Amino acid sequence: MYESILLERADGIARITLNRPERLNSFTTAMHAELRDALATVKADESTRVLLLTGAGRGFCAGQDLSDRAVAPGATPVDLGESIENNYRPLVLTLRALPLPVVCAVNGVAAGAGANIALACDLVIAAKSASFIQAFCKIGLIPDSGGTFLLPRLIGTARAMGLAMLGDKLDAEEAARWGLIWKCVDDAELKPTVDALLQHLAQAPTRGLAATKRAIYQSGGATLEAQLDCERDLQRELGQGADYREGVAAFLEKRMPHFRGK
Ligand code: T3D
Repeated sequence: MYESILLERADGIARITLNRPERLNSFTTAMHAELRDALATVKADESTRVLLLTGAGRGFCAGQDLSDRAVAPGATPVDLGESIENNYRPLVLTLRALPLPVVCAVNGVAAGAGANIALACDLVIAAKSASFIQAFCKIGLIPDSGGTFLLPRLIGTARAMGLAMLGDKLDAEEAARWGLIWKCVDDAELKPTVDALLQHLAQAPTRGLAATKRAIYQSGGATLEAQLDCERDLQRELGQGADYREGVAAFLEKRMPHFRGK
């Protein structure tokens, strides 16, 4: 159905694979359009309880496809603001707003917008051979796709500034040590680790996880009072839900809960 991505859905798990391996899965306008469509499909499917984003081949994503950009002398430059407004901005906001956990399996190099789109996901697991490169400074740009927001919040200003101004490759193990990502695993362990995580999340209390994600992401700009209000309101809502009833009943009856994501 799609040419530059793959979408698979089964057993509550949606998997999106960026699929232009010969160009390290870099983004074209067509790939953005397909990804938008796939994310809308995932969002509309109430049976989907977790989303995986990953890349085909040896890379995760090398950001914008630079061969798409007119830079020859005399050529009219592409309006990068328009590209961000129409493509990267909505992509990051959609990933953040999806009411289910989004796992990113970083299978190889993640550069430019590719790195920051990975970091915009809720749980980021990388293979040991993967790396993160804020490549923007090498072509005279700033970190986009949320880079200037996410990096200082995840790893502090000093490290964010170093990565953004030097564009050095940060290997996955160091990224995990810095707290940029959740976990780094041996290459051979990436698939089994991610599969187990997806199975677990597909049976988790999805509404509660969606509310957790909302509360944590909104905390960045909130006061303690506002955050306590947010927690109270979300807890009130979740306390009316079937999954809360099931979780407490299962605990009291000393059995495994069967969550339906409601
Ligand atoms: O423009 C806008 O809309 C504004 C928004 C911008 C967002 C951005 O993402 S800007 C940043 C764009 N990305 C980059 O600057 C990264 C460019 N790529 C690289 O620096 C390197 O490819 C990597 C460090 C990621 C990986 O290096 P390496 O040595 O492992 O692989 P390679 O040989 O460079 O790449 C393999 C092939 O993929 C190669 O093609 P070839 O020579 O085999 O035919 C290479 O040209 C191609 N490729 C890699 N990245 C891109 C790309 N082709 C087009 N665009 C790319 N971004």
